[in-house]
Amino acid sequence: MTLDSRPARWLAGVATLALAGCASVPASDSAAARAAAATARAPAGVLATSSSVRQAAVTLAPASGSLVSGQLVLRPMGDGVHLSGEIGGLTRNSSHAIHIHENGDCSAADASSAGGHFNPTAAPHGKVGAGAHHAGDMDNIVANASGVAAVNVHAHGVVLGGGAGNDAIGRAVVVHAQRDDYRSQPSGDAGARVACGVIRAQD
Ligand SMILES: [Cu+2]
Ligand SMILES: [Zn+2]
Repeated sequence: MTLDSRPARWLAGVATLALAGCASVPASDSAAARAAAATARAPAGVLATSSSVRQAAVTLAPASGSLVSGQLVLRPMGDGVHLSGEIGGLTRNSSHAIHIHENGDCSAADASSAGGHFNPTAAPHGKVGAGAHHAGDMDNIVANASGVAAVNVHAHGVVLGGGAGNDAIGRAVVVHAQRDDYRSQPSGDAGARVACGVIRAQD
């Protein structure tokens, strides 16, 4: 091994570790590779202010015995990320909490594997745009008379890609049986987790 090859080999090792910590992101994904490279440069705990991935997506699958499912697209917007799409199978004419949760793991039947609300700044639970809140906190969605909600919500202070502490790629979106009261700790008293999906980079 030459002296010149050492830094490159070291960086590759760091990138592999970063990907291992983010098991849901395919290693072949170019966005994931960029995220790993950025992780190798960024000191731990540093939060990013801009996204390196232009679009991500979530496929929400039922949890806790529900029939809730949907498709969402995530795009960087303003001070965070905007989520849009449609979710069906919800309680009719009812508000439901939707959050970004810490772990991109929806494997548990009740989606408890997704962990708590995504909270890289150690803030209390709250309402986006109104004082302190988790990075994963978003406004409630409202189901119509057919149990379908058109989703148009914003997560403040998160980015897509780059591997910083506030990167939402590889985390989970969770929909709840009840509304978020934006106050109760640690998660808004929103009830069971009725759908869960992992945020995956698309571009
Ligand atoms: Cu939640
Ligand atoms: Zn929260």
